Amino acid sequence: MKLMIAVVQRQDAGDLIDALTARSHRVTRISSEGGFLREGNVTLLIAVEDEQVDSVMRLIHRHCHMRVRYISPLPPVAESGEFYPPTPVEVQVGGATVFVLNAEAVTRIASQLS
Ligand code: 2BA
Ligand code: 2BA
Repeated sequence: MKLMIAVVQRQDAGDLIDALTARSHRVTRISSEGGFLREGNVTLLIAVEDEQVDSVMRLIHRHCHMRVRYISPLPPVAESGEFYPPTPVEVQVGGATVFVLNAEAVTRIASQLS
């Protein structure tokens, strides 16, 4: 089995989860934050059989879109005293970052409350 860890943008997460569950994949959604932009994103855990990795990857491709963000870097310290407004820098985010790990075991503990 494989554990797929997909970091996706929040705007894409709902549709992707709908598509995954519609095809009987199981998924866990975790709210996360990117270290660079410090903005919320979503991390999905998807444990699947090896042969399902490609079809999950296709769904991620279909539902996760690249978006452009502009960030303003801190203004440089002006030696001459003149002020140069910082030029916004383009950052391309996503579609998605996907890690595929070998999963030694996926166990569902099913003892009942007594
Ligand atoms: P949920 O996705 O909210 O699923 C709750 C319960 O609904 C599941 O219990 C299962 O009985 C049923 N279920 C979920 N997805 C289904 C599907 N596609 N088709 C039919 N029934 C479905 P559990 O299997 O005990 O799972 C409890 C929670 O553990 C899940 O919450 C999910 O967050 C996580 N999980 C389970 N299997 C997973 C996997 N293969 N990958 C990632 N997360 C998993
Ligand atoms: P963030 O860390 O907020 O990064 C957002 C976007 O900023 C990245 O998009 C990338 O275009 C840019 N970026 C990130 N770190 C950078 C750096 N050190 N220098 C220059 N530009 C940088 P994506 O690559 O599509 O990543 C989207 C999100 O996926 C990331 O959000 C992060 O949460 C996660 N991610 C991406 N690669 C990762 C990795 N190797 N390990 C863990 N998480 C990762």
